[in-house]
Amino acid sequence: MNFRLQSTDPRSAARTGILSTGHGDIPTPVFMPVGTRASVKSVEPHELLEQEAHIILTNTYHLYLKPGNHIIRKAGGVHPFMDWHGPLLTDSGGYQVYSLSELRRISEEGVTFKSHLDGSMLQFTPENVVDTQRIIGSDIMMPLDECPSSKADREYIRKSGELTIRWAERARRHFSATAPLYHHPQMLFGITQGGTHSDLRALSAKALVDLDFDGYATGGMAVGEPAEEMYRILELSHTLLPEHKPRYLMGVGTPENILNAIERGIDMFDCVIPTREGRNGRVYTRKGKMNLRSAKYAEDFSPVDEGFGNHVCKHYSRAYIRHLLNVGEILGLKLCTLQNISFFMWLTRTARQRIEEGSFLEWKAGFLEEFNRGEA
Ligand code: PRF
Repeated sequence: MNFRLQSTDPRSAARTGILSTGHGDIPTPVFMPVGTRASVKSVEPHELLEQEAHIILTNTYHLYLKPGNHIIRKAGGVHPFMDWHGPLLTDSGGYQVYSLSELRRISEEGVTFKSHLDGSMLQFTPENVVDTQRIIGSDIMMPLDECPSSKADREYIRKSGELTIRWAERARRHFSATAPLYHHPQMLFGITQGGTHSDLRALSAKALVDLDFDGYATGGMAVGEPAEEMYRILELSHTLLPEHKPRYLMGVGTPENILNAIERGIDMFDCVIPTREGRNGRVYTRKGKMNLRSAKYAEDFSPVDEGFGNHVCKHYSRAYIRHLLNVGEILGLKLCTLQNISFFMWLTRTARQRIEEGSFLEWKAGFLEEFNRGEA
């Protein structure tokens, strides 16, 4: 058993657990900082540990294009290559093909696409995507899927969802027929699709549960649908997915989305928000978001979040970080990124503590009230 449930909230579907990997145990709920190209932009692995990050995510699509499988294999996988020795999850690349490459053609076999880097034509199949993730050596790999746009019609989503199921079967079979290349075990999760259609989601979840994956991701969400639709799908998924397997909501999200999803039984999250917004000078605090580029912080020598206790708040003032951003010093972007990563770590860590203490719903309501009032 890779996943041990620890406590469940009697008043919601929220739960805590421990997900064990060959690179250590992950307490859940957990947020995974995104390090697309084997780098969480501007942050070193030891700094990730200092922000209490437990697991990071990288992308098969980007790493396959550059530096390529040959170099990653020679490095002995991504862990030694980037000197991150904690757990690593890789997204399959399906989603990135749809969002990044210009030309793509989906067939039964897989997806053919034009590299956004050099224009060469490439193909991803359920099998070669598992092979690439064997070379990367991620602790948790994801199968090739198709994430349709929220504007796609029901018929498209139905056909696409069925194709994703057939790809999941092929990925599962290939995963069983191959072995890790390095000295640690690897897991394979399934990804449910089906848009906001309950019957298609149910079909997808049931087919994937039959294939017995190590965990289950909800894909195809946060693609433009109203948040209430996403919550409805999470409530449905909760009733269909096995209780004793981890559940991952891909690409989500804001603090509010994350807490509402935890309430509905989600254990794992990833999102570019903390890193991307940090590079725009937007920082997260318990009292709301703030844009540190604003002139109103020019003479504000208080910490970003008084009493937060992380490195950035202990050492630097709003005025100093604002100055760095204002003159284009790269340290400014880095400090904003570190603040945001430690905030998202605090968010899921506190949710976990509150679930264990039985006060999750009260804490969530109070936190969101203060956070949304904010825009400090
Ligand atoms: N599939 C994959 N990765 C993803 C998604 C998906 O549907 C999403 C959806 N928001 C984010 N990342 N493979």
